[in-house]
Amino acid sequence: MKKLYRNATLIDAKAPQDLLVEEGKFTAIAPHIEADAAETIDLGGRLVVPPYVDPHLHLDYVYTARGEGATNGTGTLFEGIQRWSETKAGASSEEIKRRARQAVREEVRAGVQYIRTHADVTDPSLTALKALLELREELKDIVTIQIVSFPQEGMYAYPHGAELVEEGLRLGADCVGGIPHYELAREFGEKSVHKAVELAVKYDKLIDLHCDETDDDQSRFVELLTALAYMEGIGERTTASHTCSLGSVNNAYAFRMMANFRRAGLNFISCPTENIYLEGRQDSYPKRRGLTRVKELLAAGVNVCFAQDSIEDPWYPLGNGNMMNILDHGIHICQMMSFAEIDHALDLITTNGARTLHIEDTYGLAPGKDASFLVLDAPSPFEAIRQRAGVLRSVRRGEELFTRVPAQTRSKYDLLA
Ligand code: 17E
Ligand code: FE2
Repeated sequence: MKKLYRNATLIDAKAPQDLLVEEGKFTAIAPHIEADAAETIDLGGRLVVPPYVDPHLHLDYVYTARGEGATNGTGTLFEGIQRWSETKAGASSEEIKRRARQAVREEVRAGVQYIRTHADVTDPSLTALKALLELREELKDIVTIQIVSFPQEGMYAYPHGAELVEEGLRLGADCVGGIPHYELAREFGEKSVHKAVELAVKYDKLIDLHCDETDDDQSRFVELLTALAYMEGIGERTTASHTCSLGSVNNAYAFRMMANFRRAGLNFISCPTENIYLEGRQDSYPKRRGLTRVKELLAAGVNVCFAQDSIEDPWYPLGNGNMMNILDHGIHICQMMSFAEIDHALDLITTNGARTLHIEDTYGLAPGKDASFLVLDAPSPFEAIRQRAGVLRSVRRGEELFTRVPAQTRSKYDLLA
């Protein structure tokens, strides 16, 4: 079945383009394509981008914020972990899947087609991990899910935490997780980083650590993670999530580190809405923003992407999977609003996320890649960002996941209609 999508605006293309889709793949992208017997859809000059990637989400935590005892009064990361620890026991696989499905629905309807989720494995029964492994298979036609074997309560601060992480990998998780800044002493944090790299090499998995999610400028586990990943030659398969403390360290240290991140090819994920909310809580004024150095990392040639992180969990009361909302917050908080930065801001929720997830062999708008893309309700990248444009169409491997009619306004005033 051939399909021809006509008249698409692509970022950086001078003229409108046509996209030819056959057998779920792009077979041609050019200004004017003649194709016989192809179903033709006119996109009216609207912006076409690759699908949104949410590279960091906790699907096992979604919609738990209002549970008995789950409310986080201080709004800090550490109270979030404590509240979760006290209330997480007992959720059934069915309940976890029901909540996670609802969150996937929100994300996919907002244009996401790729999610990397953490699954808390500090639970001897590994119920959440097993539930998410089942969901990864159940939902694979509408979303690609990667799962991180993530020890929320520590590899060493929690009994047999490191063994549980390893068991998660054996059961089929895609990535090794960790949380060095939460271990009980710096030495144990370092030990957990060594362990994560060792497990990634042993099982041939990706790495994604919650790393330095704190305003403490002495929390510097990303330094060791980068060095070990570089020495193993797996920097591009390695991700540091959060790295909030980089927003608090001195410049001499930060610039030395950024050169090392670049050399190793490390990926960074920033969660703008969560970390502007969770960090800076022990500051009076001036009050820190709590985000990593997104603008400066990008300038140093380091890959950075944005993520949702939470949907109504003990860490963050809101969240709805709408990556355009995340992006809007991120470019404001990180002051990335030159016109050139705005024109390429969508990279932070598309291609940069795809690079982090290591899915670039099939991802992107180019012949030979999966015919997966979004049509946004905007004529240009600038207007998409300025208007926080919605998604009018989401296509996955040549199949329409959904189409949407833009809202219509009626008014007796011509100017308002
Ligand atoms: N767990 C964690 O350690 N940090 C977070 N931001 C969330 C969960 C949401
Ligand atoms: Fe997280």
